[in-house]
Amino acid sequence: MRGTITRPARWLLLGALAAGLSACGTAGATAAHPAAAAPPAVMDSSGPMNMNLKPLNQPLRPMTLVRNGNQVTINLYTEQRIVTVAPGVRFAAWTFDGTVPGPVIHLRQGDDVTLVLHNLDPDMPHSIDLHAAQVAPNLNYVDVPPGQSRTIRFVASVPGVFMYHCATQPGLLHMEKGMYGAVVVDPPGPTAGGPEYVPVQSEFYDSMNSLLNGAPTYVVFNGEANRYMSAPLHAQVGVPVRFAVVNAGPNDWSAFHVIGAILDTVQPSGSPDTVFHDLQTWTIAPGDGALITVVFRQPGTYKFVTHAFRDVDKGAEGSVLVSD
Ligand SMILES: [Cu+2]
Repeated sequence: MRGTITRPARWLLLGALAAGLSACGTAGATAAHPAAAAPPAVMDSSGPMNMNLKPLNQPLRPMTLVRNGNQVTINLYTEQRIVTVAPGVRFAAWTFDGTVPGPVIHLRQGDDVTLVLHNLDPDMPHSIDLHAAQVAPNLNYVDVPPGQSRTIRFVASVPGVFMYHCATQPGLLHMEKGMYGAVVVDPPGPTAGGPEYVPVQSEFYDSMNSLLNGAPTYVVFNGEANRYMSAPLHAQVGVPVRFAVVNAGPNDWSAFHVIGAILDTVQPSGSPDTVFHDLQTWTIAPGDGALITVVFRQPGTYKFVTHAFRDVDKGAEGSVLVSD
């Protein structure tokens, strides 16, 4: 059945189905779902849209980043991969480099970046939109057909905490399927002491209907529900911890909060020119980021959450083990 539709025709089909998402989603939701039915072996939000796509599980293909002074060359790969989004729950993802989120891209202000996107996905075009870049989207954030590569050049002139994501249509689906990550652009000079963690908040859905109607099954930090509850982050009393937080969405706002702590500094989008002090919770819109510094006063176990607590119940919490 896969071979009966040519690839370009299938892209058109995907686009046409995207235009009629409500119809597809509704049809899917009204189909018989007996209460006792076993959950699918691999969760797949694309539902009817994926009828001609079998979930692939391509090998991990790590990013390469080579620096020569301020000349940075990055090779990034798009592919399909089965990932784990909660204990025992596998998800048919579309990825950068085989992971959700994709790799963190660390840059310095002023870096002259050449990024080559290699689309290893045999079924679909993909692309990349870098919030850290200032370039014409129609010339740069364009589809890369299966098996092809495309080069984007930009200068990382603005320091901050940025999102990158696939921009191929339907964008909602390409993002929710896992095609996003963080770009951290450091300003010149020494950074604050202590560890830097990069929690990327995002949602996973079990159907197109739930994706369109904002009913995620899981809301997570760095790709897996509650992953930092069993494997906590580490910090020391009195030593500032830097969280470069990105909210990849695609739909929910993040209300980033650390239980038992006050956010010492908050820089919206990571901007060094905008620094707030002593806040309790910081709102991060889908597609935005923040650089947040926390100083823990007492040893113990602390939780970081989105204070939209419905999403905590869906997996958006992690822990920090603070030692003396
Ligand atoms: Cu994509």
